[in-house]
Amino acid sequence: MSETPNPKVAVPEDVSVDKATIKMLRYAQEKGIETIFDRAVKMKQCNIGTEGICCRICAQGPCRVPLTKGIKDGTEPDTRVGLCGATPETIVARNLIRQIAAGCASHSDHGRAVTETFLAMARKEAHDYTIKDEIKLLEVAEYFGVPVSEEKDGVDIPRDKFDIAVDIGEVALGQWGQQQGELIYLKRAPKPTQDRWEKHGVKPRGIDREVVEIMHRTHMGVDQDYRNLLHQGARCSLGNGWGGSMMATDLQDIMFGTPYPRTGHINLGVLSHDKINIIVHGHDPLVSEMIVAAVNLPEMQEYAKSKGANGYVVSGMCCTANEILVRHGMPIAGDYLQQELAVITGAVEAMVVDVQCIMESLGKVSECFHTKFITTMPIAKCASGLNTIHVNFEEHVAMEKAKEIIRIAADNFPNRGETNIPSDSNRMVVGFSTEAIKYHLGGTFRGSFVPLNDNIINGRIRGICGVVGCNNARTEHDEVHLALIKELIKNDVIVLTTGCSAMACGKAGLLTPESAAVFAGAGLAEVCEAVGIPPVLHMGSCLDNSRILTAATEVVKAGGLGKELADLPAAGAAPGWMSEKAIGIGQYFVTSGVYVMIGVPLAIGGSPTVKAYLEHDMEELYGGKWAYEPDPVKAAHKILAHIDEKRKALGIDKARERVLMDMSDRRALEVA
Ligand code: MSK
Repeated sequence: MSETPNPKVAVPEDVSVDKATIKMLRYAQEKGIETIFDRAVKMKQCNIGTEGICCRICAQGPCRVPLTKGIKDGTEPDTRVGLCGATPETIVARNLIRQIAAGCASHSDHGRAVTETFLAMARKEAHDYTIKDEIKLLEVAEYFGVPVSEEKDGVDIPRDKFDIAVDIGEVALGQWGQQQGELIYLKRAPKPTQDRWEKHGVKPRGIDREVVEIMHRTHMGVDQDYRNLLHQGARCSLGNGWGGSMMATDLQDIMFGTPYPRTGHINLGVLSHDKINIIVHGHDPLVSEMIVAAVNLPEMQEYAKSKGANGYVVSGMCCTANEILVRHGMPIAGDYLQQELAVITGAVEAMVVDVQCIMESLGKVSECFHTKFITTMPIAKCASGLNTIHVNFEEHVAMEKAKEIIRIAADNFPNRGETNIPSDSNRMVVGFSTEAIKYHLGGTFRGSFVPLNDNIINGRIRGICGVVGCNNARTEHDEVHLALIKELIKNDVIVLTTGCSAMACGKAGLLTPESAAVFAGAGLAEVCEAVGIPPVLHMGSCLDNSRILTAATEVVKAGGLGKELADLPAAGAAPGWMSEKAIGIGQYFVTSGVYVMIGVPLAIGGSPTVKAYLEHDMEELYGGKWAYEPDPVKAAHKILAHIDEKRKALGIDKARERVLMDMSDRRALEVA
């Protein structure tokens, strides 16, 4: 705690548990540079907005229909309506599904860009990209019904991989504009889960169509039934989770490689004193993959030397960081809340951004240093900042564009002034794709989820929880993730993580196999030790949450834990979410049958009816539901209670009574 708190700036030790963040925040304040942490202290949230009860969809408003204490406790009737008569239910539901539409559009539009580049690569119009994972290409071909062989002269011969890729790309791209029918990837879900979707009419037709329909239905004077509105929110979210996001993950894996376990490092200490620091930030790996490839070219290395630098460090920020980490082991400089702090080290020659989670303040903060703030996407430019440059990234000249960006960074190296790089960085093991988990558990020749299921059934592992999502400046940086996750693994719940949550774990040392002995309960630690995995598995970026869906489906398929996702002793959590993408993700998990715990409330408090629908009624329909608990330890215990309920329903609750293990138990552990 600082001795004389200044109400206009954040107290570093109060807003983060990460040492590098605390040091850099203090340094920023000494230099008089304002960050998001300070703005969160200065600017209070709007009560009306956080309740979701401000309607501004027509020019007769904005209409505000606050929930009074009297309405809440039932002492006065709820007569609230907007000018047009819109009820709080309609207003709240409309606002929420517009957020879902925005979140789904973001991930899915990223998926579209990946698919377009994939198709250009397959047609040999984007020569700098290629097919790196041919096994996955064949798997995906099967999902899409694309033949992988053809008959010639009565003999079945394999088709050319690029021809297969063209067919995959064309079918995949068609999923965005499809008007009727249902998305192909829905069939990857367990059949009973699909049956629920069929029964409730929420199978998405085309990805774009569901987003557009939300915008239409929430226009003034259209859909006025909150249940019908939320129904469309569910449908749209599935179009993202089992559509745009899942296809993007698959096609990225084919082009850039499917992640397998590797080591990496994280935190601001990965920045170099004597090398050119390039940070790639955002979500879309199309640019960063090329930069990673280009910096190793001899001509680029020579260029660095000519500027007096000892080479380059390409590190990542936000989920672009996760993408290059899980595929190349490139270091992560920091998470969403650390982006300004990275620039404030004074050691960053170029902050190269693509799409999503890029704070507009970066332009201004960069002006305080020599850092070039380089935007690369035509849909994501930044107007502010003298150091802001736009380099339009084009897939057919991708390598040339990457070199252009690297040269800008190198040219800027001699301009570097005073630096302050904190020494903090941590080692971690990352890259647990669904394929990697399968092979890690079952062995190279018999990849299988059966050993995981066996250990869940015998009680060594109590359940599974996907802990994902952002860091939110209104919650304590990293701490909400860490407190929740530590409580879960202590209670033998294996954690799957992505996004900024994964980064919090990396910084705190939870992503190493050795951490199991320190933080995990006896059963989980035993399994981790036998298999050589951390108790928290890093699965990738926030887009890659679709990997959690496919992993959960593999668990169902492996048998013994029910027939659909809703039967599993599993849950999801986003303790520090902040983006609309997170709402879209949460909604596709709930609609897929998962209990989703959040630590920051949805903007639904203004309608107890809508809140009840999301937190109770949805379970009847889809098997999953939303839950909110701001205290991370209490949230962990609610998740444990949910997992125990599912174990009981499966008849495996008694297995937990056997906790102490003797040698014969250890021998029986079917993981090797
Ligand atoms: S980057 S969406 S702050 S996870 Fe994917 Fe982190 Fe959330 Fe952005």
